[in-house]
Amino acid sequence: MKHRASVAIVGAGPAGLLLGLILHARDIDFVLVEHRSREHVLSRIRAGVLEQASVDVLDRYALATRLHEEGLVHGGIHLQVEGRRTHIDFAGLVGRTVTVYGQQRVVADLMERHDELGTAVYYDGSEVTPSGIDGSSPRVEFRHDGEDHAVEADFVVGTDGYHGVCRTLLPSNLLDVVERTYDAAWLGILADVAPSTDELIYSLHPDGFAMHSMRSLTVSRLYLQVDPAEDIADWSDARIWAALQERLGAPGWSLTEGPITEKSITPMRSSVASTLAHGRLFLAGDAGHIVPPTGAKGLNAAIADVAMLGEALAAAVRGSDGALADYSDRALERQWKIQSFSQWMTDLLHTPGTATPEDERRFRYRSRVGQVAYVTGSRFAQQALAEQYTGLVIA
Ligand code: RFL
Ligand code: PHB
Repeated sequence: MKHRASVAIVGAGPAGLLLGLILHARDIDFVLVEHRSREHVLSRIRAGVLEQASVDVLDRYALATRLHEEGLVHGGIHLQVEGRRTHIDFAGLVGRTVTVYGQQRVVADLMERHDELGTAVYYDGSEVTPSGIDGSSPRVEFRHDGEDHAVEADFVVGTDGYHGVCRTLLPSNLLDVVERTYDAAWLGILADVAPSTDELIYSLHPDGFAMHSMRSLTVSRLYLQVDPAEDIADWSDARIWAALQERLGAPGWSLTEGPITEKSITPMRSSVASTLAHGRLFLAGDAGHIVPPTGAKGLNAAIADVAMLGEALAAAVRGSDGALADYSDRALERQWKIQSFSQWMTDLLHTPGTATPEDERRFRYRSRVGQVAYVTGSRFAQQALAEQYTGLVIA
């Protein structure tokens, strides 16, 4: 089957799904192909925190009805060091909030809107092959339901995540990927129990970082720093709760345990591609950059990218390509601020890995305790944290 569309989008995570809806709102036609099943995409448990700017983008395209009904608006976070807990009041410090609303819910809302509109979204596509990005008529070929498909487009957008194919199409002499891997990973659980906290708790403890997040008023999401080589099979539910109790513990507060419904270990990495554009190809979201989860930025950065790219593509299809020419530089300038914040939050709150010599380990740990004490004691430092956590303006 042959398709003709202004834009071919590869990857139906939050970035690809939202981009399609932004283009639709601007009367730009697109075909979106995803290589996994719809159920698989819906079942991935990932981000939980939306910046104010991300909520604004979803509002702009009338995609936030359920988010406003079910999302939990948080005016701050609790920052804890060795059992001493301080509330960082974002609303009071910078007049902004964040919304706790799972990425799965965002994805479900976007999919539902695509269904209502009857857009061209193909799940379970195989052999997804973009080509011709250097010429004027790029294409994306794939197989679906035993049939060959070819999309001839003006532009191809790679929203196919960190392991996608689109980034690999950039010539190696033009693409420089700058990366950092961390000597820590996150063990994350979902538990069927009401959160023991009103707002998220980020805690630095001698045994490692721990965090208490949530998905709703009845479902808790919690994380523990572990060594990247750890095997999830070695973490029984009892061991996980004991570690969480120890690392999150604070005087006069208790953590309520409940049935764990999901657990997994995710390594942490920072990575940025030197360009998000080449010829007729554009990258957005995790396809172009990833951050460690500590600053809650990955999903938000993906939303910011496609908010900029969607408008730029719509203008380009109408013959005005200035914004599209600037897209990569604008998105990367914003991205490096996000990278810097995510790295700072990660280094601040994690203990050095076991490969670090013992003396250095102790010194680095104590200086992190000092840094958290500085942040919790300084209105200026708190404002900088609040401004970045609640999100930089998308401009
Ligand atoms: P995704 O979500 O990876 O979607 C990419 C899609 O492309 C598909 N794909 C292909 N399709 C066709 N052909 C191919 N060859 C393809 N290759 C891949 C994939 O199947 C997939 O459906 O990227 P996107 O859309 O850019 O979205 C990015 C976010 O998912 C990610 O940044 C966040 O989840 C990161 N993240 C967090 N971000 C936040 O903003 N706040 C948070 O609180 C937060 N917490 C997290 C996180 C990520 C985590 N993990 C598991 C990495 C917590 C965790 C634990
Ligand atoms: C989450 O709820 O999954 C979550 C929240 C905050 C983070 C990372 C993950 O920094």
